[in-house]
Amino acid sequence: MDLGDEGYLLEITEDLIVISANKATGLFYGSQTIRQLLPASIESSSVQQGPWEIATGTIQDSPKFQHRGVMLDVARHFFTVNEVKRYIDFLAYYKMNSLHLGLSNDQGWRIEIKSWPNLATYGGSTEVGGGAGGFYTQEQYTDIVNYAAERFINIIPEIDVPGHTNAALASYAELNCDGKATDLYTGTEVGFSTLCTNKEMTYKFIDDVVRKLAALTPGPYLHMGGDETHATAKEDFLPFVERVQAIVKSHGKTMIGWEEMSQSTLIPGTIIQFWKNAEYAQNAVSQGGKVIMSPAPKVYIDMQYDSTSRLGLHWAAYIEVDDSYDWDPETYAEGIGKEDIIGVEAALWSETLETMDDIEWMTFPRLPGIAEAGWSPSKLRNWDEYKVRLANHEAFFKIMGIDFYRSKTVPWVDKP
Ligand code: NGO
Repeated sequence: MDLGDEGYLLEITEDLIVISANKATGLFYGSQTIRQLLPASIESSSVQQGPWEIATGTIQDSPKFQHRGVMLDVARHFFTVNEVKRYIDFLAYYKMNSLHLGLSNDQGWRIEIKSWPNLATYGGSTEVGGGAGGFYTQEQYTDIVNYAAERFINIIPEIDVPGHTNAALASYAELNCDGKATDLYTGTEVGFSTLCTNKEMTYKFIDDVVRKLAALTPGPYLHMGGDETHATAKEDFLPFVERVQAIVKSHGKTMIGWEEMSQSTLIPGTIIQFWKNAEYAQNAVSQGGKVIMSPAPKVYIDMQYDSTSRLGLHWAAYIEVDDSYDWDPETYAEGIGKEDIIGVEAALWSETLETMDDIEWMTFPRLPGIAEAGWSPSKLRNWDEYKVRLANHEAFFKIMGIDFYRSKTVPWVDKP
């Protein structure tokens, strides 16, 4: 039986439950399925009345894609270690295996780098709307990494360069072409900032940051952004991407970049994250690169559900729960087939999100459907059947205290 590295076999009979797997990851996923099969009240933090009944049967299960994740933007608004851990718990329950943390952007720098201390202490001192911001010390970041690893989740840190860098440019004058530090920024515009790609200091800065992040991150990937570089001339951007790839490689990691990076020459192994423009993703594929699928009209879970949503943006689409479920990564973009795709990643940008409740309301109930897009074979996915299963997760959302959106497209069991 081919269970691969992440699959499991779950055999439930009247007197025994057996999980078999090749690796510990599979045993972990088998135990998540047991959690989902038992009544949601097992998740309660107080003593509950049994009996704990579970259906008998056999489940053989393994994921379609090796990469199943969410990008959480902790730069536009900062989220604490405990909030990130709670998010990791949600990902684990739905058998996702990566959390991509957006650690830097125009509005904030969120990770301590001891050789460039102002990045965090000054560059991290605010956020969208002018709040206090914050950053993770290296110890706190390690705490997040370890907490995730215990749940078989890999942290992918992102430092976005050369654009989306105002927080760094405000912290260090020497990163600017004119040698003058910018002001901190608390708005929500994009595409206005750039590192000075012609200065050697810029590459020393990137090398220092990458070396430290590589040392703190056990997983194979570092994400280096590369999106919306409207303030960087194209002739500067292309060689910049080549140098950044070489820096990441020299520290033993594989680089991931947003789709725009595929305009440059990719080194073998570099992974491109598709979000908007299929041509860029096709560029990556034609260079032999692999793609993470994050099409904004489907999995940008910072998008409003509909025009009445109290949170979220809508530049890509209104994304109702059925829209975010009902798509197939393998056929979504012409020229990008199953063999080109390493997985699916939702993106939760935080321009409009300030609290954990906000994060939960955007994430639920879309997350389980996106997890399925990454896990289940296309032919087994069907909204009419799925929406009934999703409705049954309401009990879990409630017992976990998750603030979720009661979409009209889902036949909820409990009426409010
Ligand atoms: C874009 C942009 C982000 C925004 C997001 C909002 C990418 C890759 N860059 O996606 O900076 O926050 O949209 O939806």
